[in-house]
Amino acid sequence: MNIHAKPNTRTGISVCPHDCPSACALEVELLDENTIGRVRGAKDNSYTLGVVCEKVARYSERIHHPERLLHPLKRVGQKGSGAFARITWDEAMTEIARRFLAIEEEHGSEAIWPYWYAGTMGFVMRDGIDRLTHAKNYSRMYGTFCIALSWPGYAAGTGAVRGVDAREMQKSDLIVVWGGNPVNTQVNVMTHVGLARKQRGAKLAVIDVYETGTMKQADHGYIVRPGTDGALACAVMHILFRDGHADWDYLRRHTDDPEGLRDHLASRTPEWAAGITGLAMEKIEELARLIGTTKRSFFRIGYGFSRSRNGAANMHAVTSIPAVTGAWKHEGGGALHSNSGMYKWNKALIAGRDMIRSGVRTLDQSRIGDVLCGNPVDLQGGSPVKALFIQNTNPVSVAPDQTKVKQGFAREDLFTVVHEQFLTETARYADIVLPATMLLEHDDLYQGGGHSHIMFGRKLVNPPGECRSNHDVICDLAARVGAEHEGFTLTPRQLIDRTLTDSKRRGLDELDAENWFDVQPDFETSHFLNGFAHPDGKYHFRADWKKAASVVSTMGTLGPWQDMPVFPDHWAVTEPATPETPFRLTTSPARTFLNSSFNETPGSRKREGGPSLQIHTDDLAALGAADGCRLRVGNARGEVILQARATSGVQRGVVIAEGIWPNEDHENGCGINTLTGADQPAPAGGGVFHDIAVWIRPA
Ligand SMILES: Nc1nc2c(c(=O)[nH]1)N[C@H]1C(S)=C(S)[C@@H](COP(=O)(O)OP(=O)(O)OC[C@H]3O[C@@H](n4cnc5c(=O)[nH]c(N)nc54)[C@H](O)[C@@H]3O)O[C@H]1N2
Ligand SMILES: Nc1nc2c(c(=O)[nH]1)N[C@H]1C(S)=C(S)[C@@H](COP(=O)(O)OP(=O)(O)OC[C@H]3O[C@@H](n4cnc5c(=O)[nH]c(N)nc54)[C@H](O)[C@@H]3O)O[C@H]1N2
Ligand code: SF4
Ligand SMILES: [Mo]
Repeated sequence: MNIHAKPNTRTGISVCPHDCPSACALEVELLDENTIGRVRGAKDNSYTLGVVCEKVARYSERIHHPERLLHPLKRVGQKGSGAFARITWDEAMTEIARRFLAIEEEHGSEAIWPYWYAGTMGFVMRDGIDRLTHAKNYSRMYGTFCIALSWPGYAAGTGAVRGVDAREMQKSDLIVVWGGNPVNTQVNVMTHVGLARKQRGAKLAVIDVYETGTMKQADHGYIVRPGTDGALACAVMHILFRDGHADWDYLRRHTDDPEGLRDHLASRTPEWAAGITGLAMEKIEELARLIGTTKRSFFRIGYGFSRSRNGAANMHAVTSIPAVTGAWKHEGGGALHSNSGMYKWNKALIAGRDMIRSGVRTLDQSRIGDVLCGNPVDLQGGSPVKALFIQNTNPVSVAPDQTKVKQGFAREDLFTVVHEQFLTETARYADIVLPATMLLEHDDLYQGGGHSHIMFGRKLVNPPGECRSNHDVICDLAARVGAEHEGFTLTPRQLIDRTLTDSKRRGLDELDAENWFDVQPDFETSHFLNGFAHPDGKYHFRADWKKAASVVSTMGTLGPWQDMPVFPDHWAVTEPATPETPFRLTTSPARTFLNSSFNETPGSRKREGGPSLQIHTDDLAALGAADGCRLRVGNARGEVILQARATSGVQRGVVIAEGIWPNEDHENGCGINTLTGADQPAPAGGGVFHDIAVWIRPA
């Protein structure tokens, strides 16, 4: 196993914990019991294949960062100012418990809101906070940042959030990367695409709103206007039916209403879609021909294009294409968005799901600004939120409607605890800050969203300073506030072992010995050939949006779901470009940041350059501005300052701000999410991070 190691170094095996579909198996150089060297991908994991992204290869910059939090802190200055004094763990935990118990007594348990997301994807360290929530009947959180639009869209068609074995990309003749940018966001997709190209001359087609790194490597690139993928997908299917590329035998056996779909699409012509997407008709014909004439076409469907008010409908439209061609029948054909629905975990123990009681309110994560500012609709007639307990997320940077989020966090009557690795903009608003461990400093259990492995993430080094794991902090707090559950009494290894066996998997001893279990179902199941996951076994061109919402939502249907199109369509509900806000903005992921993680590491900051705006050369000239100049970008929600980067790789009227820079890296302290709206899209809510209308002026 010590294949790459330098003399005198050991190599440990673990897992990348970040919120990334690749969940890479890692080989970590261990210089001593506290220090890591280079991080590499494990060669013998058949998905990772020895490759990791550049930001994790340099993980030593993050784990050994001079600004890591090492001790508990108590606020001594204004909220948000960053003025803190060091305190002991016991002082910190005593104060937190005292305040939580007092708030519970005065305002009820729902006045306390544990708030979290996927800073680590490890089950023990991510999901344990829910155990505390349920044990105490604190307000629950519905996590809408990421998957709330895409999963219902995909499952509306297939009935489940799973798909074809990612490694089958190697057997494909056409890989269609739709609305994702794996060169930036999950580099391993490119490894498998590369093998298909080398071994069988496979073609790569990419659909995005600008010329991404992935598109630069593609054989065919399609640059659409944001939020118009439903129109493109409909025109593609129109052509497939028109030109005899629809597989009628497959359609009759495996889909609900193929004739209805064909008739519905009769008016969704390439000309119609060209007007909406901004693509030339010939390009639409070309894409349809590629898909129609390549049996083994693999749709690798990203999250990006779902982050619009019509994103769920667009996802359903795109997912419907392989059901028209019958690509699902072939090895190397079909679709994969996420495999998260295939693992079927029993999380009663880790997440305390056995303690869920009805009648306790659930609050929408993306509405945190309105929740904290006391919007009665969001509070559902209940008490204001008086305390926040935050792990694994940085909402003052990543949540929509940032101005309101900051206003909420600044409330003097709000008691905020943030458990973090760095003094993030969210931690700066805390009353108490607690230092957290990182991957390689604790044990955890992982699943691959973009592949099919259950994995053991091993502790390999000692934590620095006084850092404690999420699990240790949750269990300590539980004891102090009188929360009882078996999960609080177990070690991470015990929780992992029990969760595996409760979920009918082999236990931790075997996982520890093997590093990972590959649990991809057989070919027929993965390709839905023995039935799609709806009760009738069919792919649904006719979406039941209420049912689709239930795949993710713990708040029922949200947004104008009854207005959603039943058949795949263009649903024109995105934030409109108007004379006041003529540009459409997307906030696409930067290669060496991961959401707001890594925007503190020197290598990533240097590579990304600074907060910038990619804008069409002609638009820039029309504004009377030049490449490299400062631009003010704004809408009714606020203003952000970005540096112009002229490009021809985007349509006119569309602009791209890559990466979530720290708020303080923007001249006026306002981060990119100052511009993002927090209205709830149908059918289940979600962050509409790529659906923003703005004005632009030279600064
Ligand atoms: N380096 C890096 N890696 C990451 C992340 C990161 O921030 N940086 N984030 C991680 C997380 S949390 C997630 S969920 C995944 C997400 O990974 P992806 O599935 O790749 O999704 P997004 O990051 O939202 O956006 C991907 C692409 O969608 C494009 N896009 C936006 N709007 C539209 C549209 O309307 N139509 C089309 N066709 N394309 C559109 C964007 O320009 C972007 O290039 O990546 C993870 N990996
Ligand atoms: N403009 C714009 N905004 C976006 C997006 C976008 O594309 N554009 N993407 C959205 C998406 S898809 C997502 S998923 C969200 C994600 O946004 P976040 O959930 O905030 O994810 P990160 O920014 O990676 O921040 C996670 C934080 O968790 C901390 N952390 C990591 N591991 C641990 C641990 O073990 N313990 C503790 N206590 N803390 C830990 C990290 O230090 C980091 O500060 O952002 C959303 N916001
Ligand atoms: S961030 Fe994604 S691509 Fe990079 S090492 Fe982690 S799982 Fe792999
Ligand atoms: Mo995400």
